[in-house]
Amino acid sequence: MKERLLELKQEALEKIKQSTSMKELQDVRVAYLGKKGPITEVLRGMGELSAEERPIIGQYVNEVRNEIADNVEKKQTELKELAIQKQLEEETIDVTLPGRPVRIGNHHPLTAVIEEIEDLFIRMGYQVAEGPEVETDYYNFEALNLPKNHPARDMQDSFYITEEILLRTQTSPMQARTMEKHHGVGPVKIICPGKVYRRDNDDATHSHQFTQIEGLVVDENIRMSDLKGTLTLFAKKLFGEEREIRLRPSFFPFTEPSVEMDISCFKCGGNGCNVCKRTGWIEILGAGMVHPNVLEMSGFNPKKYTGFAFGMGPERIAMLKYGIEDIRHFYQNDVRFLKQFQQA
Ligand code: 2NM
Repeated sequence: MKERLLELKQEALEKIKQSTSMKELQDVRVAYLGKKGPITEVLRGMGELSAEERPIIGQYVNEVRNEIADNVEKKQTELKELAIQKQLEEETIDVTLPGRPVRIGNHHPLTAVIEEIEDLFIRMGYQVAEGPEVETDYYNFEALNLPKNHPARDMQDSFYITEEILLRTQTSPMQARTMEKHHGVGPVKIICPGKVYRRDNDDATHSHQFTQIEGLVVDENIRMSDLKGTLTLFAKKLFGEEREIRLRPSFFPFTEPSVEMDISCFKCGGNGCNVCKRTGWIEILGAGMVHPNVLEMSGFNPKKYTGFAFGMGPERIAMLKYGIEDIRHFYQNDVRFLKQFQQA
């Protein structure tokens, strides 16, 4: 009986040793130590043993069982450690591996130009004033010296929502609103950037929605020379220190006198090229001294206060600056177009 037990033990220990998984090990344990296992069977046959032999064999059976159980436990620990080891090896990360490049976005070229212009005027002490794109006829036209029946108020040119409400055709209604809020007390020094709307057929140079930046200064003793000095500085900062400006007479209902401003061509320096259409000059904005009617309607005494105002199109400025040939590029958001303005 003892030999049989020794044989079983040897067999069990060998199978434990050769187990490569928890499942296999469990199977071995059940096979040898379980109720239906050979050791239990040996125990059952102990009734036939003599009184002297019984306790000796009994103790030996226990020793064999304990030894098998101990071995199973040891092997179990071993297998667990092996599994952890394997997992650690599989999960190692290579910290020397370069990271995936982060794709950095950039401002839309129009946004970049608008912010550049805003920053220039903020540095000169201007406030940025933004307001509604859906306007009343009063602020969009009447307050800007465009009385009823004025040709610029034609239904054909504006997006009217009702007889009295329309999409603003310029950002100057916001300037009228700001002046009104000052209750006749200067100074007013603002720029108004934003979207405006006109009933145009879209093509390479026209869009039914575009942007505008208008500036306004109202105070005592504001003169044409203030306008000239301000806009000269602006032109040099935006298009280069070598820029010269020239003013040509023009007409706007809300300013008198009115001018259009050209800058010397930043590409050819004034000799004539494709950008300036051989003239050496590029038109970049309209301006003028605020019409006394406009001041008066917005609550300023035109005998005490004067002002200058100007307006420009960021699309046109961006097109000149970056050589963009079609205004529609700004609104289509084709990433191949937008990506060209990385950095800034
Ligand atoms: C321009 C040209 C000239 C202008 C006038 C005003 C206001 F509110 F003071 F009347 N705002 N903007 C103005 C003057 C705009 O755009 C080409």
